[in-house]
Amino acid sequence: MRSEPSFIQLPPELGNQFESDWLLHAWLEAELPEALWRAERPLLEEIGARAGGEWYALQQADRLNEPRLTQWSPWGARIDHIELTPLWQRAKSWAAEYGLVAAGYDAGLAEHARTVQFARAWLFIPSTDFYGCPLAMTDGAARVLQDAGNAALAARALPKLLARSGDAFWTSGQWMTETIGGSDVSRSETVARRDDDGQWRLHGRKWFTSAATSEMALTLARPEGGADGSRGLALFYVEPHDADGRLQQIEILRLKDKLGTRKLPTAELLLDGTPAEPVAGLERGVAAIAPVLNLTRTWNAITACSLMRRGLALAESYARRRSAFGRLLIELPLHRRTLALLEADFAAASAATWAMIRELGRIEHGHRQAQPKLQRLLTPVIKLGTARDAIAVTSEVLECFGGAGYVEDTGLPQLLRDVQVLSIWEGTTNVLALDLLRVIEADGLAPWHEAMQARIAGWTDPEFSALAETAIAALDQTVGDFERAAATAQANARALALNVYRVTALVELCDLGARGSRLEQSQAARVLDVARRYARLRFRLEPIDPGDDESWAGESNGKSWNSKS
Ligand code: MFK
Repeated sequence: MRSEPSFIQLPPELGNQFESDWLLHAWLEAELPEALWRAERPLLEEIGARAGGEWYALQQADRLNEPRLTQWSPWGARIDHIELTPLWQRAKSWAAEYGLVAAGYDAGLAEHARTVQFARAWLFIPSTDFYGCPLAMTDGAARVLQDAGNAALAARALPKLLARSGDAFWTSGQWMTETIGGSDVSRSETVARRDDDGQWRLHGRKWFTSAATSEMALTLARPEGGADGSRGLALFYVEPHDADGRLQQIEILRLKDKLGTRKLPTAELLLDGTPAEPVAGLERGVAAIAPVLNLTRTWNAITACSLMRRGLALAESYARRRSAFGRLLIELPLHRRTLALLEADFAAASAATWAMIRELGRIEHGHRQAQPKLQRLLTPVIKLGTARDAIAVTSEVLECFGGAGYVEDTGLPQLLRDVQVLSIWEGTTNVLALDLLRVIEADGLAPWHEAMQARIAGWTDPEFSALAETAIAALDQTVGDFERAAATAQANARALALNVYRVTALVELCDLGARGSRLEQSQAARVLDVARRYARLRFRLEPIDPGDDESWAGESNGKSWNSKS
């Protein structure tokens, strides 16, 4: 008997990932000036072709590779060398050459710089196994160094962070998390001491550091004798290696054994006198590193949406190649509906994310319509919402493949393991929901409420009147919920934040469709169709419980549930 089965399934295939991305096309067409859109297209075509072709093939070939830490030389020297996987070794040059950080700082692109940068990153991220993580950190570090007023550090590192060749390009790490303070960074224990010759040195243990192979890092430490809490922390600049490539009083204790993102050499580090430079004074380190938090949260959202898009592209291709019950899956009404609903979630999440990116570009270029308070409010909200959507959509994508979605060598399970991180790092759902409350306490909800009202007021086409009604009702309900939940805001914070996210997503998706004059007719019709689908079948608000949030006893009341006493 031959071992080959009588039937061999065609695998899903990816074509040019730019050409097939109707939503990205619609957004860029509506957003970019015509000349810029025309100029940018060939590069996006090129990245899209590599993402769906050469890089995707390399990614599949790299599937079983992981970074390797060698702590000791054969002769007993401590070396702590990390060997990256072949895909990651090459990704650095691609990222530099396509300006995946630099384009965001290209003054010639003015307020569109961020849209251009993230359009390229959108295509790059799903084929490079989270190489977007060091790019996110690098972007955050560039922002901090550009704004911190430390001319010496800016002159030293910025040209490298914004370099456009792999040899010149530096990535930055962000070393913030310690065992005692994961989300509560204010409890960090790393201490900074100053030598007699004036050199600052760091002593502490960083529990979870982003890519430990970076050429620089930003980290937090408490100058000796500094105040407690986050006010007493300072932001420091570190170059982990000396000119000979040796680690500078840093031991890499281990690479973390993570559920996913396993190409990413996340490491636990011991800092034992590591030379460092204060970036912006000797206190208020959390406030000083906040631009990194906000930018990496932005990258997180782009990553979430671009990975949803990758999952959907694979699921749709498969549905066109797989038959069951006498028809292709794509012809089966229930399977079509499943894909259509996933597409609606993806499109709404993406519209919210692209609107956030537009706003970022406007703020950074002092555009007259810039709304920094709106951006501060929406960044945590869009990060938390897109992360949760990505997990739900990707889980469903795997189901679209039946058993094949659960089998490792299809590459599909890795998608789900990877997206699971998006709701955890850069602030968990609950931590970000609390961040929203903090923002609202400072600035109120008005910047958001008014921005959403203004968008809806612009939908003058009667085609949008039912959508406008849905959006206004949801907006009013959400604003009212903040008042109703005032006494139990913390317990309701997640629901409130998710509702702000969903209303924003609905409004931004409709708003894209409402800019019909900038879109081709067929594109505008497609956006309108998916917006209606989202509004009708997916959009929902989380219930708010303004009641007593202490009623849940869990198992800690000392009584057995079966106890009669
Ligand atoms: C694909 C890309 C993904 C990237 C991969 C990353 C891999 C790396 C893995 C990691 O290490 S992830 C670790 C990330 N850690 C976090 O995201 C920490 C989560 N915790 C928070 O975000 C907390 O809210 C926070 C640590 C910021 C709370 O700090 P504090 O000091 O207890 O809060 P506080 O007192 O409110 O804030 C201190 C100052 O910072 C205040 O300014 P002032 O001093 O002027 O009053 C705040 O306004 C300011 N601040 C805090 N968050 C801010 C901010 N400012 C602007 N934007 C923000 N987001």
